[in-house]
Amino acid sequence: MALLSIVKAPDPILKKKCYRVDTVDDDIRRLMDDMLETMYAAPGIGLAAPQVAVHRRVIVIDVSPTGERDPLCLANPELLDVSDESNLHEEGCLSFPDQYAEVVRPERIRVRFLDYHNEIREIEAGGLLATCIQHEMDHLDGILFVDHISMLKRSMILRKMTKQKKAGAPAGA
Ligand code: GNR
Ligand code: NI
Repeated sequence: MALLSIVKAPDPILKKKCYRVDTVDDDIRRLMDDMLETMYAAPGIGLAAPQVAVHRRVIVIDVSPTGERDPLCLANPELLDVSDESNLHEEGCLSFPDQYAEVVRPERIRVRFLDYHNEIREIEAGGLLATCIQHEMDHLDGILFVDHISMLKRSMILRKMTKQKKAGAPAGA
């Protein structure tokens, strides 16, 4: 397994759309393993492939309590259903260190995806898991959590990120 470096905003890498995976083969499984290791090290509760500069529709998630491990790997995730009920959750993003904002999203979702073993699976999720899956799926289409907040808050966060870059934060820091 390998630790990958995480792309920080603003970077055009994060705005590109990702390509579907044909099969979850050994190469994709290696990517999933490396993404999980990178996510746990960060630490974070989710990671999308474009955050490690890979433009494939692959995400990894683990919302279990710290110290426990219950990883979920998803390729080609598709939203089958969303609840009418929505949920406000404070979100962060490993590509936006130290920046947080409240985002409204559907409270419950149903998702279909290919798992680590290339099996088609469907799950229903609510709460933090639903928030995280939606945040990660957005990344696959170049959408970031700041795209869901007011223009004022977005410009404040982007200004801070540009300052961090100018201050010469090394890549992967
Ligand atoms: O680690 C993360 N925490 C988080 C908290 C609330 C909502 C979404 C997230 S995802 C984020 C990791 C990340 O940037 N994934 O893309
Ligand atoms: Ni993110």
